[in-house]
Amino acid sequence: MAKEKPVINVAFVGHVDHGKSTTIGHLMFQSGKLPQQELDKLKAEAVKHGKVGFEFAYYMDKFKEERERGVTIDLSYEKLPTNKFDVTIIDAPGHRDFVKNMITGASQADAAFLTVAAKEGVQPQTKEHVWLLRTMGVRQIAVLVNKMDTVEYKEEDYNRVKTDVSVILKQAGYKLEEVAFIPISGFKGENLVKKSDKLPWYKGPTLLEQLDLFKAPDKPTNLPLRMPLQDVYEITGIGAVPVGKIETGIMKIGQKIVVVPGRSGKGIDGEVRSIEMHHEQMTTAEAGDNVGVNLRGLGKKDMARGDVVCDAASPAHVVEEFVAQIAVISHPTVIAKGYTPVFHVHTAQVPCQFIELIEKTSPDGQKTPNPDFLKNGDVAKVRLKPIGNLVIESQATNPHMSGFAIRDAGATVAAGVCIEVKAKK
Ligand SMILES: Nc1nc2c(ncn2[C@@H]2O[C@H](COP(=O)(O)OP(=O)(O)OP(=O)(O)O)[C@@H](O)[C@H]2O)c(=O)[nH]1
Ligand SMILES: [Mg+2]
Repeated sequence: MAKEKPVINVAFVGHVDHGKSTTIGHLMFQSGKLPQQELDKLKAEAVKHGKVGFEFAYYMDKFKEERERGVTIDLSYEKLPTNKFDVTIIDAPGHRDFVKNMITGASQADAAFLTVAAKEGVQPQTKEHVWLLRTMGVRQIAVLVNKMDTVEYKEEDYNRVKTDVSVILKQAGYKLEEVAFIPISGFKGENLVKKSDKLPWYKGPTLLEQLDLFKAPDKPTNLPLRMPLQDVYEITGIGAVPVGKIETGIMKIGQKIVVVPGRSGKGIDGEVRSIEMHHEQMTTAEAGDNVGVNLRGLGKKDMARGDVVCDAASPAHVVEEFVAQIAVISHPTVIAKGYTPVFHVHTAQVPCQFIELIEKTSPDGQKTPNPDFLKNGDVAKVRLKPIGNLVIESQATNPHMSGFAIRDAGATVAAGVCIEVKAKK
C-alpha cells in the first residue's frame, strides 16, 4: 500500500499526574477512536479501583498495576491520522521512578507536548523532561497548560505557567518564538479537537491543530540503516520479531544487515526477511518508521533491547571509548574521574566510566581545562569508557545515534551528545 502521509512521532511528557494520559484518552474519544461504550467500561473499572476520573487515562494505561495505582509506568502508543500526518502518539510516564521509560520515549519522538497542570505549574519532572527532550534531539515542543478547569479557565494562570515554563525552555536552548502554549482541559475535553468557548481570550491552535503545525521530521534516509531495538518478541509461525524505530536509512527485504553488538558482542550477520508496520507487510521501511522485522540468521536469544540493526555495508561499531559534551543536570555531590553511572543511549542502558574530564564550562561561561570535578549546571567535554558493549556514534557521523542521558540512583544526573568515538578492535 502506498504511503500517503508522512509519519510523525509525538510524545506527551511532563510531571506525574499533570494529565498526559487523560488528555490523550479524551483526544481519542473526541476523534471517534474510543467509543462511548468502551469509555463507560473504563469508567466502571476506574470506580472499582477507587480511581474516579481516571477513565480517559485508562485508555492509555492498560496494565493492572498502572490502573490500580493511577500512574503510567511504561510507554504506550496510539495512532491518530490527521489532515497532514499519520501521528503516532507516545504516552510517557511522568513519575520519577520511570524516567528511564520516558527517555526511551523521547529518543523516539520527533516532537513533544510538554504537559503542565495550570495550578501546580513547573515541577521537578517538568524541568527534567525538558532537558531530556533537548538532549535526545527533540527540537519541536509545544506546551499544554492543562487542567484549565481547575483555575476557572483564567488567562492569568495560563500566563503564569507560560512565563515559568519559558524560563526553563530558554535555559535548555529552545527558541521561544517557535514554542506554542495551548490552554486545555484534558479531562473536560476543552480545546482538544474543537475551539473551546471557555477560553475566549485564547486565539491559538487547538491540540489537534497543533499536531499539523509540527514540521514533518527530516527523513535522514541518506544515512546508513540504524534501527535500535526496543524489544524482541517471539511470534508463533514467524519466529523472533525485533521491534523499534528506524532512526536513519532505509530497510529493504533481502538487505544484508548486522545486529551490533548482538549476543556475540561483535555483531551478528543476517538478512531482512520481512518488515511489518501497523500490522501491514511492507517491502521497504525508512527513517521514522516504527517497525517489527524478521531477520534471517537471528533468533530471539541473539538480540535484545539496545542492539542496533545496521546496514552490513556501513555498520556502527561497538566503542572502546568516546568523547562527549555533557550537561550536569542534577547530581547530589560532584562528578569526578572514575565515576561509573548508567548511560541511556538510544534504547541501550550501559554503565560508562568517566576516564578524563577534558574541559569544563561553568554556568557563567568560564572555561577550565582538566577540572578536578563537575557540579550541577556545568557543561563539560569528557572522555568515557563503556563497561560492556555499547554502540554510539558521533554527532557528525550520525546525529540520531549520538544523544544520551546519564542516570544514577533513580535520577537523571546529566545528559549529552557524543562527539568522537574510538571503535573497539
Ligand atoms: N480537573 C482536571 N483533572 C484532570 C485533567 N487532566 C487530568 N486530570 C486528572 O489528573 C489525574 C492524573 O491524570 P493522568 O492522565 O493519569 O496524568 P498523567 O500525566 O498521565 O500521569 P502519569 O502518566 O502517571 O505521569 C487524574 O485524576 C485525572 O482525572 C484536567 O484537565 N482537569
Ligand atoms: Mg499517564
